Amino acid sequence: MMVSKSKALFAQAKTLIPGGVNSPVRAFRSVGGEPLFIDRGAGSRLWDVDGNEFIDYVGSWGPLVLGHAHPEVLAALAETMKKGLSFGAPIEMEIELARWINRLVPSMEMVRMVSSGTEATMSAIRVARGFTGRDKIIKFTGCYHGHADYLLVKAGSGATTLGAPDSPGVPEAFAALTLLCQYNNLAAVQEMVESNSGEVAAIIVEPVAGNMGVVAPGPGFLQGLRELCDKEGILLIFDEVMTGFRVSKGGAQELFHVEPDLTTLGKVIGGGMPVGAYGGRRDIMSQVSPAGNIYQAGTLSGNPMAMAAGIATLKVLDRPGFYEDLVQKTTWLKNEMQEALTKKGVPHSITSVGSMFGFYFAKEKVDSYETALKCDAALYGKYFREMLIRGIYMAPSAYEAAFMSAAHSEADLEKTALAFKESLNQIL
Ligand code: HOZ
Repeated sequence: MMVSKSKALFAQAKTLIPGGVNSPVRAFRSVGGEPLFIDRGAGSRLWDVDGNEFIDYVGSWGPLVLGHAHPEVLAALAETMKKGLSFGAPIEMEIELARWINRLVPSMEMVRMVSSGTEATMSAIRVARGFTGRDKIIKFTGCYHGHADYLLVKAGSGATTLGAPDSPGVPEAFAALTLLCQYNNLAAVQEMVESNSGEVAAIIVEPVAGNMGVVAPGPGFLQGLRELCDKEGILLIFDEVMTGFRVSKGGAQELFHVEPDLTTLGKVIGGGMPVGAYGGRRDIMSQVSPAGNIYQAGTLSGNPMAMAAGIATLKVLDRPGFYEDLVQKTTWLKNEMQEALTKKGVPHSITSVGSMFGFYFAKEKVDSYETALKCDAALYGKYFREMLIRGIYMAPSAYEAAFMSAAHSEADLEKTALAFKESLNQIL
């Protein structure tokens, strides 16, 4: 595969941008090689600046549930941009998008738009602290909720990929307010709550973890958190930045029938534009400024382009059969991968939930960060590179998810399954 243009651009980028990238995982550090510079995308495909073509399962790390450059999203953006790009004043589309969110995720009775997932989670936590008058929060090891100080503790995604789940620059005093529990270990959460009785404002969780690879919640885990929160006056926050409109139309809360007090969204909700949102119970969200005193603001919040792309995306995914098709394709590919791994006798742990999927080269079933860390990440790197030269673009990290889009065709899936088998043959 010829990558001379990407190589040259990366060399330039490294002189101006830390590590040559504006977000760490995309640097390919943990899988070897150098990042590809992307020229364009259409449907399920990506093309790099050297003209190499790929079937893309990163999908901009989740937002592109419709695939790249979906015509209806582009048309909405083209129409909107004619009227101006930002006003810092209310626009009608903010109400429209809030209405869509409320209809598809009914627990979000009130919604505040922000510009990224990180903003959404840090704002939701401030609201939880302001509402309860408590300071501590519980998060799960390996869950990633953006890069706010107190959330960057044993965090997944790039932090784990690059071997730094706790970042320098996070004051110990901030991190001390974040209590850590193991994902899928309800007993540990119970104990933690008991030993910090009356002090915990919120439990924040990725209802399907997607930043330590893909880890599904075990039976009763989310329900157990809900009950515990109700008993102790703790707010339950579902970070659905990744799972929202991804694992089902109403997110993980619809799929697992558990209603959180607050939800954070990002990714799909902006159809590829930078956006986030948080929302939930009316009595809680009514405390947000200027309705209440809990302050949070943003110049680009409710940005017209982001609202337009979000609304256009939700309109398409609301059509009959959309999720059935997406889930069927994801399950098919996951089964093909599982069969190939089993046939080859490779120890593995594989999961798909809705349109998210992932697998580990692991000897035991992965159900937490602690078990995820035991996987063979170096072997994943080899696998990643073999897939890439066969035209398949998977996440450049063993601790991220793969995403199916509506644009992936049967031929794409068959090509991917074949590349998967060939890649296993090469690396094992
Ligand atoms: N942290 C995101 C993945 N879970 C974004 C990675 C990137 O854009 O490089």
